Amino acid sequence: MLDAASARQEDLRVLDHRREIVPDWFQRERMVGYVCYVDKFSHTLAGLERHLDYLNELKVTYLHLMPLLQPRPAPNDGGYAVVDFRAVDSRLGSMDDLEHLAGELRARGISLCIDLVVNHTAAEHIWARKALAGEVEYQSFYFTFPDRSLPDAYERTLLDVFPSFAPGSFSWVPDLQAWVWTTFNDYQWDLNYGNPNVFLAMLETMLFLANRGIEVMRLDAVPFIWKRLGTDCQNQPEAHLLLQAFRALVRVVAPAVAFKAEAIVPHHQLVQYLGKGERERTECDLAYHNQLMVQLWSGLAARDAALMTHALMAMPSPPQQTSWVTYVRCHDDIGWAVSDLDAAAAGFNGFRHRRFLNDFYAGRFPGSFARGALFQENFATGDARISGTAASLCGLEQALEVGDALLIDQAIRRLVLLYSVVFSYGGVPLIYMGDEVALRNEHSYEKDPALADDNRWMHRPFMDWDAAARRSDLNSVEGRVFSEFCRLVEARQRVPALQAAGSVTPLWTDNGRIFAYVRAHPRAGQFLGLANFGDGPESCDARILAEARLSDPQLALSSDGRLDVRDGRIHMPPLGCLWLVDR
Ligand code: OTU
Repeated sequence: MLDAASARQEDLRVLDHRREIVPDWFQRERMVGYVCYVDKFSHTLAGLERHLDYLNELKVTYLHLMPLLQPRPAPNDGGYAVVDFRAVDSRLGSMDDLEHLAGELRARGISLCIDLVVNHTAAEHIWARKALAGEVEYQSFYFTFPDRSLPDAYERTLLDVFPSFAPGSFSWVPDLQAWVWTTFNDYQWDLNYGNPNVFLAMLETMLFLANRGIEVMRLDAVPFIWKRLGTDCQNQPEAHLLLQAFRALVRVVAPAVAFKAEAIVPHHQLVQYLGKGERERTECDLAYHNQLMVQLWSGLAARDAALMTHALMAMPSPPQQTSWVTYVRCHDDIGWAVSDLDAAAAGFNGFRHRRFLNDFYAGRFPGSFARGALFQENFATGDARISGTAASLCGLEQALEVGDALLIDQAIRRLVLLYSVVFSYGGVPLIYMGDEVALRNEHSYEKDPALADDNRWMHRPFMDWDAAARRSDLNSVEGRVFSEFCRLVEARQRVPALQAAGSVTPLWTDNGRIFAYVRAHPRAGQFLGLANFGDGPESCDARILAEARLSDPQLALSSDGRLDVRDGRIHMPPLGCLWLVDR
């Protein structure tokens, strides 16, 4: 820590001070995130610097670059199997390139976020290679078992993350004559944080990256970092203690750095990653709002707002100094985290609704507009998840094939509707690369044997710069979508009530297709968002304005440019959205 602190560059120290003066920087309404793979967006890190104006057009303030540290050769789970935490994937550039890019971004007011896989390393990482060479010190960096007795005991309560291509949580490693704990793929070895040297090695990694100018670390797979027999080995109390310790120590050296937890877990467990346990602690600053994402897709398929209202009402709010990252799509599959209880409260059968969502988004439900595919169908449990780009899941692929202007219009409205909620719900909204120009599913991965069995690659397309070049042509699909995204960005940045420190509460409307949510901020005022999940025009009782404590409602955004109140009801166009604030 002392070494890292004394090596920290002057411009980063200035940033440290700025962040200490403005600790809520990542909660501000100006925050707009963008997520991309470097190779898919610009081939290299140096190439990315040539596209910074594109990011400026979207007023991006936060750039999450997908895994870019040196991975093992493919297959490497999209870069989540790292062989060297201190080197950049040589196909993308060097650590110097990364540092340079971070500086360029900082100068433009864009914070750089990268993935740090804390749960595991590649089987080819130097620590693993030393373990394989017989160094006992490094063997204790991992979990190794001479026979199946303990693995069998653990597996009685473990869940399978990738049941089709990596069943089980342990892999036999002949060179070690041992079973190694591999929660994900067999080439991803789980780290043993019971060994303090693992903690120190990871802390060193964090400080090293912080000093290269990384401002936000996306801590991958954090729920899994502590194991306990008889449990699912996720969300253990020790996992939180470890994160709290990492956060405290990194803060001493690099106060500017924020932590983002990647924990796709039920909400009472999720908020603990933001420090909301029995007592409030300082832990991660940001966490993914998976539930919002899932509920948006569920609502879109069912043309229903009741289930999401129920589910999101039950969601505890994050501690004041933390916030969500909100998103429509990410690089992973969509897992239907709809609880049986929430489903029942809204009149659905949980199991059947989840099956409906899989059928609907795989495009095999009668009348479905979606073009997705099932991911990790588990024949033992009947579970499955969904792959596909947002635009394809919203119906654009099908609409363009049919060539029907009305269907194209609907598909665009769906995409914008989902993003309108994500941009105003509270927290850092993320644009997943390509959604802003409605990129459809890509199939080239099917020809690559290292990727073919993982259909998450269908929604990890290459940036289509020809399509993006049409973004100012308002007659093109790209132009229509891109201009809507710009509208969302600009509207968001004008609404102080979207500062994430406030609270968000869904409200019941008298129309089961209209989702309403109110944001309240003690100084910045009230905000009411409405989203019509119906394919037709819908209305709701205008008394919701009073309920949202908007005495003099002003339009901040409206899909048809107006606030239409007639006969005591708010009228909304098909798949329309409305943002209202107090004067
Ligand atoms: C993450 O996801 C990444 O987002 C995936 O792309 C990786 O494959 C994986 O880690 C392994 O590194 O289970 O289905 O609660 O949900 O860590 C994806 C956290 C995953 C897990 C999450 C994991």
